[in-house]
Amino acid sequence: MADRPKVLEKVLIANRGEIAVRVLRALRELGRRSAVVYSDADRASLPVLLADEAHRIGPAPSAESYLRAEAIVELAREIGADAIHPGYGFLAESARFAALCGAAGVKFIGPPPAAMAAMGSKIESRRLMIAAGVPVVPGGEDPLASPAEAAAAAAAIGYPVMLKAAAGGGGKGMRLVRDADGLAAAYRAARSEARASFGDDAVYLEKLVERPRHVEIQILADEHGNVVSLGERDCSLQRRHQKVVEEAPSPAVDAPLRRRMSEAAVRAAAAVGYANAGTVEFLLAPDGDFFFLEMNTRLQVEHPITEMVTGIDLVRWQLAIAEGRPLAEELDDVEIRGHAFEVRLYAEDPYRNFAPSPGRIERLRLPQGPGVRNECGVYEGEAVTIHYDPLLAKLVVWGADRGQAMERLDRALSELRIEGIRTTAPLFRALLADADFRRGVVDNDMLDRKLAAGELTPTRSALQRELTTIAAALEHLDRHGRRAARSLARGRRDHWRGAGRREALRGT
Ligand code: MV4
Repeated sequence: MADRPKVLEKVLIANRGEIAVRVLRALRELGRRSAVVYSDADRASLPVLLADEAHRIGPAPSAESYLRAEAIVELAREIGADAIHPGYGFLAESARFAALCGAAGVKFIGPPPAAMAAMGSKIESRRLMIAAGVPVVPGGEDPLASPAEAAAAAAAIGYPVMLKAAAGGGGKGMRLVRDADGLAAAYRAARSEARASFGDDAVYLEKLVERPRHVEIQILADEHGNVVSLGERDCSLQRRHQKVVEEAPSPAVDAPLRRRMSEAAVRAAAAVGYANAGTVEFLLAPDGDFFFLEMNTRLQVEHPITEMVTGIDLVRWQLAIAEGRPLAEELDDVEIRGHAFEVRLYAEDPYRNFAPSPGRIERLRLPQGPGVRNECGVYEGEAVTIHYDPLLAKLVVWGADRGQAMERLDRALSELRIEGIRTTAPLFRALLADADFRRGVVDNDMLDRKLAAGELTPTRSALQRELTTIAAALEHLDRHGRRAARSLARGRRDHWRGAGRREALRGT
């Protein structure tokens, strides 16, 4: 642990897309030098254009580029980078990568490897949380060795139950079991999925929490044992374990609950000797009980909504913490001001089962105006490939309250134009027209349910706008055609003169 702050003059960003842009913006504001790695597919990407330096790390497949832990640490040493920021995804939650950085004398901008490892295993983290007095979902503390053992455990905690992968997270290897009849098959399926996803087929049981919300607490911890909570984000709106919309604060959390969840999150972080920015995920039951799910030991995709309602720059604090600086007093009892939403713009077609939509971004007009923040990783003219996560950009809005934030989100979406590829943008306008969403009544399978029922098709206003555009084009064509016909009939030259003017303009 540094007793004197060590200024990180040059930082290598081991990531791509919008998060690489986010991190290099913070570096530039602080007057630090930014370097990025890029794959062949990202030669002409936005982070490469914006960074002070860009270094090729390999061909397009991430296993041969963004996941090359040793090569990235070696590059950091070669170019004299003091630190590596991993962003999210790729190597961000690899304790091995963090340890490699440490061994090479390059500061890893994230938690100590031991904290990452402790939170990486669900069974181990559950045990640690129970010891630290953090509520966890009732269930087992050990891997289940056979279907018979699983059946006995399920009978003890009571159906319905959830089988989960011990090494897991993010819903992989997870199976809901309603009764004893379905248990053996679900047990085998969960084990083989866990083996395929994590190379570890240990599974354990939890009681099912019905109609839960996903509420997560953002924490900051320094290297001197201080931990603060920056309040919660509600990420209940998901599709197949992919978050789609996030908001802060949660419509389901009041000040006393926020305090209790914050205290639990701070205990969770302290229990593993956490440092840097982190997120503690909870399931919030309809009756107000909450349970620890897992801790994300990285900066998260949805971090900007916390920044919007707290006024705190999380990436700036990640750097300060990595430099050994203590948390400032201004971080104690941070006030939550107003309301923020984030919607994720994926290169996917929401009306074709979220099929990937690669291609050239022919036109890109990002919304502006009061309370609007774009976190965009691409530019107009860029080609979107299928090699990586399809997240192109995040649209973040702030309003004085939830109602104004929704109005601004709708207004901002009305300004947004992305042409050439399909994106999830139309889905959000449909959601904003949904009564349940507007009231903040959201639970874990609402999105899948409504999508399956065809309730979130493009809204009338979105269709109206498209119709207006088509009508204007037809009218233009019609008028042009009629005038041409008239001018020919009267022997006048208007039409041709018009054409000549257009020709002249084209020459400029
Ligand atoms: C659960 C659950 C219900 N009961 N565990 C685990 C991974 C995370 N991405 C969601 N997980 C869940 N774990 C128990 N014991 C329901 C979910 C869940 C969920 C929870 C809140 C909001 C959205 C969700 C979507 C899918 C699954």
